[in-house]
Amino acid sequence: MPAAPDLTIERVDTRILDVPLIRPHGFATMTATAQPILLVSVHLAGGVVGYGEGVVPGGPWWGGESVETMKVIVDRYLAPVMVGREVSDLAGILVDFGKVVANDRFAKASCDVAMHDAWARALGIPVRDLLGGAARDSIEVTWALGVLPLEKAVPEIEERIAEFGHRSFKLKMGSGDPTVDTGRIVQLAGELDGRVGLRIDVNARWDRMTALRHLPALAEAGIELFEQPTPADDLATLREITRRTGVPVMADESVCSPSDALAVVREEAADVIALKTTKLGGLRESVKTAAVAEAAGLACHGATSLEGPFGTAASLHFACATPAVNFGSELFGPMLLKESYTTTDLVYADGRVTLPEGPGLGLEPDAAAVSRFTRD
Ligand code: MUC
Ligand code: MG
Repeated sequence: MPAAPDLTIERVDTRILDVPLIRPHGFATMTATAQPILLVSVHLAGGVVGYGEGVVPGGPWWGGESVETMKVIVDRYLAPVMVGREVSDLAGILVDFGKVVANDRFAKASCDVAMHDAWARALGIPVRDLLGGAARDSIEVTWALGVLPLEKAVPEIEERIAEFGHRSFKLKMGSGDPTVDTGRIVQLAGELDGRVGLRIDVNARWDRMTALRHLPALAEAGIELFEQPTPADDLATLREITRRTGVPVMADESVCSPSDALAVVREEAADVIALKTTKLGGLRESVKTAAVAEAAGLACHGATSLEGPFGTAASLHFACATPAVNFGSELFGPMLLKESYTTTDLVYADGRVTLPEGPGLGLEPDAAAVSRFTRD
């Protein structure tokens, strides 16, 4: 029998990367031209290294964390919890994370993923096998457009349909005047004339009255899903929208933990839950959150914080190992990056992304690209 690998965590390194985007991505409150990523590497005594990404969509506007805060939290507080322990003590390490750091789930997720990757690599198995194995080997991918004027949005959609076969598109809203914003989307839906599915994400920027005033026009235009139109903690309004518009509502900012999912279930506030492995604190918390939704009969979507290759691969392993993720995904982050920093890329075709082969997350860092993108 081969000797058991040494699973002791010897060192945890972090570095901030700024990876340029193929085009500016307009969010409700800011426009990103590069995606900042905290690359976390967990080094085992046996020589194996696992990778995870600390990523928020564009910056701290989404959930309060940023790559800069994550770096401090990981270096100063989470790394000391990991070092010296066996990576197979993952569940115990995560419990101990909670004793030294409240919240900060994006930072915890970067470590959770790096530990899963290291542990799976040491065992010579893919990460999905640590999560129960692959229930499928690919998942549908919705492409998300930033806030874009019509003359740029239509060609981008046409190009994506032709090149990658995407069948649905998410349109970011919530910036500027709601009447103008709504008019832009209604016009876009008219141009596309039902050829693809269209969803909107308002990123919690509208109040109740604004949402009730404008969502009916969007429903009329054929928008198939409303993602988080109103503030995260106002579940009563989300429920009212769900009831009054007749269009399925997806909770994103409202669900950052399994207990948040339970609150949505209790309030009957949404039809679909957006599961970002980042905002939920990693793969183990994502599995728990999916279980809550599944037990209540809610659909789950494999959502993204615009992770790079490692973060997206982690979400892909999770989504493919979790049958409860039954409402497709938006795991398109690597396609938004001008250049990758892994030696091979995830494969996108026919509107889907396919699980990579190989141990761990199935990707290797490209050392030269990592150095090039590393912030001074
Ligand atoms: C979000 O709120 O869903 C996902 C895609 C995108 O464009 O923004 C993110 C964040
Ligand atoms: Mg969202």
